[in-house]
Amino acid sequence: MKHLLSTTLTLTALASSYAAAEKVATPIPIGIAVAQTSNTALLGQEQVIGARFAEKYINARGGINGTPIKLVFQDTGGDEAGAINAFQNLITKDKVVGIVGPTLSQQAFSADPIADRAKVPVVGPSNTAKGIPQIGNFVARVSAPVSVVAPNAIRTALRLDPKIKKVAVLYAQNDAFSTSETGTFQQTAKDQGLTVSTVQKFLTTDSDFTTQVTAVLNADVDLVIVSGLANDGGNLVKQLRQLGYKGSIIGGNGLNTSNMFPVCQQYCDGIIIAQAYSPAQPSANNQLFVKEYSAQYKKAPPQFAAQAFTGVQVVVDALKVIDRKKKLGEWELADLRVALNTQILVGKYSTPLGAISFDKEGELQQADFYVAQIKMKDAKTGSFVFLK
Ligand code: VAL
Repeated sequence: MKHLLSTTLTLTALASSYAAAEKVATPIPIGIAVAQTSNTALLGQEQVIGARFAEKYINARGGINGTPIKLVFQDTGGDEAGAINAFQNLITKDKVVGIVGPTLSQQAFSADPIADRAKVPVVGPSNTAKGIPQIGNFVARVSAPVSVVAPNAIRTALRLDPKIKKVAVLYAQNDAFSTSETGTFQQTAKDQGLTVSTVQKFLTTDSDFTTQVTAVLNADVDLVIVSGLANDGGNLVKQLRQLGYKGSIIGGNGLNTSNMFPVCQQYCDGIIIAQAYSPAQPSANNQLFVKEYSAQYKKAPPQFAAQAFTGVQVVVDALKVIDRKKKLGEWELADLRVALNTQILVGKYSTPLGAISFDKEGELQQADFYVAQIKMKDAKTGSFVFLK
């Protein structure tokens, strides 16, 4: 028995020393865990484009001091299980140095703790719920939280229509971000002297919103604020208009994609959405990014693509600093992951979002925010028009 026990111990020690001796692969593998399938892919698609564009853009400029990067994609789907699975694959199978992902805050609250325990840095590209950086030491984000982004939409709506008095607020109660964002919207509405006449709940899986729309119409409001995701949010807006609602509409961060246009079609017209990114942001880095992105995709970069690009850039910029002190090829993977996390948090970055950095907890420090309004040309084509 004693003999058996010591054999087991020896094997365990061997296994862990083997893991500890593992070097970093070249090209340098960076994990991208976003939604490539499910309704959440309406948002995730733009993130895939932004990340892929970052890989090309960065490698064309010499990668990490001459060493190329290689993005490893693992599809998270739209739920927690998918995100956990993607994170586990990236950490143990693909042996990435860090992860950009997942798409939803709802997924981050389940998957990020796994990376945190494995000491693998996570940069959230779009998680905007309150409490994301606080998940753990290895979690940061390049997506500004609802508390700083969402209020801009209400202030702009009031500037466009100063007569707004009564508000209906709707939110997806099964989604962590939507629940967080509606809190900010409701508080801001009250702070601005508005009356919140009704609060309606729905699910991100709903497609029939008759009950909620009826309640909104009965409340006779002049502003409707929706916190949900792209498919449910798009259907909700469409049904609001079809059943006769004529007032202003604010959509939250989950509706911030032109991939919603096929859902709400011409009824998307007029939706006001706060933006954490603008193609007009004047920094030289952003203007070069916009020029090359627009040349490739024939349209300006949307927020989710710009944030995903920024997530990859942050990881790469931090790796460049580390590589200058000790070549990445000489690092053991586990040590590099820890060093990368430390460097991410102390670095300063010139990105498409402007100059950014992080606080000690990994919360984003960003200066500029914007508001845009959807303008539909017809049932299929439309654009986000940035408001002054
Ligand atoms: N920002 C949202 C979230 O944190 C979505 C729209 C990606 O879940």
